[in-house]
Amino acid sequence: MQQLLQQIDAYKQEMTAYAATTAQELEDFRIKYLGTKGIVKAIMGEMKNVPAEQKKEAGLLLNEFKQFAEATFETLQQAITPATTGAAAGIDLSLPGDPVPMGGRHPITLMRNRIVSIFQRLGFAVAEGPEIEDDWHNFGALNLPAHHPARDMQDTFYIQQNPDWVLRTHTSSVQIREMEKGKLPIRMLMPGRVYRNETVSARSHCFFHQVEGLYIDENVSFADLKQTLYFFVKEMYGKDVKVRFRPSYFPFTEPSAEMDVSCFICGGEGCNICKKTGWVEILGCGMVHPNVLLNCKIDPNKYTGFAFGMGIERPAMLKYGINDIRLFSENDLRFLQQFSSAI
Ligand code: 2NL
Repeated sequence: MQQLLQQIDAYKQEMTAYAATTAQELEDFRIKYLGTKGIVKAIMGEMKNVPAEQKKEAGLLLNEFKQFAEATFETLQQAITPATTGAAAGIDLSLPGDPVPMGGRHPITLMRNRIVSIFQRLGFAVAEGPEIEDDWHNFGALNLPAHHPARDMQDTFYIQQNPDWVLRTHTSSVQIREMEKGKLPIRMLMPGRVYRNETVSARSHCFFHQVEGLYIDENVSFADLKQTLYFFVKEMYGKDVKVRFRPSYFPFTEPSAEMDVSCFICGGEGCNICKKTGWVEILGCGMVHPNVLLNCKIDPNKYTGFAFGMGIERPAMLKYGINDIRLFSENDLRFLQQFSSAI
């Protein structure tokens, strides 16, 4: 027993003096003291030689020795394992984080949201629909007769497998779908992408975006149309812009008009944007043609309505000073990043 005590003390001193600076030296320590053929195991084996009356005392002693060896191993391990987090690893936790690169909205989305939010304040809801349409929803229901030039292959993309299908040429098709549901009154806005078979250039593209609006109820008049669009223009272009309506023609409205605003670039003096006229055309509009209401099973003697449509690209180009419509669809980050903080 006395001998065992001396042995234990000697090993403890040896362990305390042990210096491990590499992983290998640490492993050597583990094998020597804590391994299956190590010293701790060997000393534990001495238990069987201890006289019965001293077994309890020796048991405590040997356990304490084992814990000492394990604790020494852990201390050595911590000393050589490099700290990977926090101040010990040389990281200043008080520094602000790395900036996360933020995406931004596309300029077309920004302009669409501006337009939509003005009409939403007047109670217009937003509806969307398919970009591949059948002939009825894109043309027939809109009072476009069978031989109307707008149906020409030159202007419309037809789907090869089925000539009854087209890429929609306006979002009016969504309005037809809303009217067909038969729930009145309707006060809705239809923003979306539309397609025309046109040569792509800096000024025009074979696809672009528009917002159309539709308001159908009893006793809706042209005065309601004018007041609604006046409100829109003042909110969009400011209180000082002047507005004028010119008679026009669309097959789906009667009467029809185009609306100009006084040029917000030159203030009406005359510039390149307004082609020296002092006016910029921003939308087409009119009272929904009775044939269109009938096509959607709405009684034109009970209900009337107005509709309007405007492009998004041109106002976005004017607002942001963009001189080529193709930039909108090229996904060039040098272009898109310029709008990341715009609203
Ligand atoms: C333009 C002109 C317009 C409409 C769109 C419409 C829709 C239905 C019935 C009647 Cl369902 N009209 N939409 C009416 C007048 C003009 O758009 O220049 N758009 C870019």
